[in-house]
Amino acid sequence: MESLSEEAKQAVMAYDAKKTVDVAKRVIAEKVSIVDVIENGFTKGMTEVGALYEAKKVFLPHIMAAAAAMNAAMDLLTPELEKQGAKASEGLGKFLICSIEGDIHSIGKDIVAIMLKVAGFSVVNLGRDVALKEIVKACEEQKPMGVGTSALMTSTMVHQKTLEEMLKNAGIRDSLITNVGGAPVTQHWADEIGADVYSENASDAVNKLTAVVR
Ligand code: HCB
Repeated sequence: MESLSEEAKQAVMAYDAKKTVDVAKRVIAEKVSIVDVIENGFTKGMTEVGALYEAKKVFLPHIMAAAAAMNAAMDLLTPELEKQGAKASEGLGKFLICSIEGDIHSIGKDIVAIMLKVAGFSVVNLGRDVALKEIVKACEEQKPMGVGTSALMTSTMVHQKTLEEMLKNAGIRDSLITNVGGAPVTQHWADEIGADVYSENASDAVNKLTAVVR
């Protein structure tokens, strides 16, 4: 029998929102690890569709349909994760997260946001395509322990570097942790721009940011 993670992956690759919702319902009913199915199922399906797009085997409407199918499942799974998160005290501090200026990709950033909340951070999700000056302003006003930015495109990851400079110019760079993520982002890039923490995925973000505060 196929695992629910495998079914989740196949459902996204089939652009089948009815199927992704069905898998999500079974994940909840059967009390299977939601995190596991998101990371090893739905996300893997999105990555495969991305690879097919890159190979010009599928086109933008396919990506949009795959994203819609994944989001339909996330709409069911997010409240369930939030219920688990409600047990956490939010005592690990406030964390701001957004997709950086120019970037509308939000699926991964939203997964990281919810996982950090479940882990005990008080997460403020600023949204997507958030202007750099708005991020700096939010950091000045809300004084978070950290700020995470998601960049899915080579054209937008450069804004993560500019953000480092803007936080320095605002005099608040040393008062918070900067966290960078997104498919083209690497540890090498984080080191190059002086970001504090690189996260490959949501679990990595939880592990590394929790380690920073503990
Ligand atoms: Co989009 N797109 N897209 N896209 N898209 C990518 C990113 C390409 C790589 C596809 C390709 O060409 N191979 C490509 C970028 C090329 C490049 O610059 N290198 C691309 C392009 C070009 C575009 C458009 C410009 C296409 C167009 O209009 N011609 C356009 C972007 C417009 C804009 O942003 N201004 C566009 C649009 C779309 C949508 C709307 C159809 C859809 C997004 C829907 C949405 O997010 N609401 C979409 C999607 C879905 C993708 C792919 C297929 C999947 C992205 C995804 O959701 N992955 C992607 C291909 C790929 O990435 N391989 C493709 C699944 C999530 C779970 O993974 O990497 O986002 P993730 O997040 C992980 C991880 O990175 C980390 O943890 C997450 C969870 O594990 N992480 C963080 C992420 N953010 C973090 C922040 C932190 O603080 C910490 C960790």
